[in-house]
Amino acid sequence: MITFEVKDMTCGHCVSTIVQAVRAVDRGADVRIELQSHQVQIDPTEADTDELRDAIQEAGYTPVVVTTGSLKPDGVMRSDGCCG
Ligand SMILES: [Cu+2]
Repeated sequence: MITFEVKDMTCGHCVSTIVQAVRAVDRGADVRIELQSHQVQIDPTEADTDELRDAIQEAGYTPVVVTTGSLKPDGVMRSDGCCG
């Protein structure tokens, strides 16, 4: 799971543009968007973080990598706390 923060993603149109951009580099990717917190969460199947970031950038947005965490069976899974 890779999480980007995309501050300039502001409406449903942005969401669909970004989803399409991600799918263009990774057709099987699972993309989840939280518009209110400007988060794009991607479960990639083939693209890496750089490719995904580039794809979103080329679509005209400004992604910032928040987490590139991979799940470890014995690890503690971190989740972003809410920060108002
Ligand atoms: Cu928009």
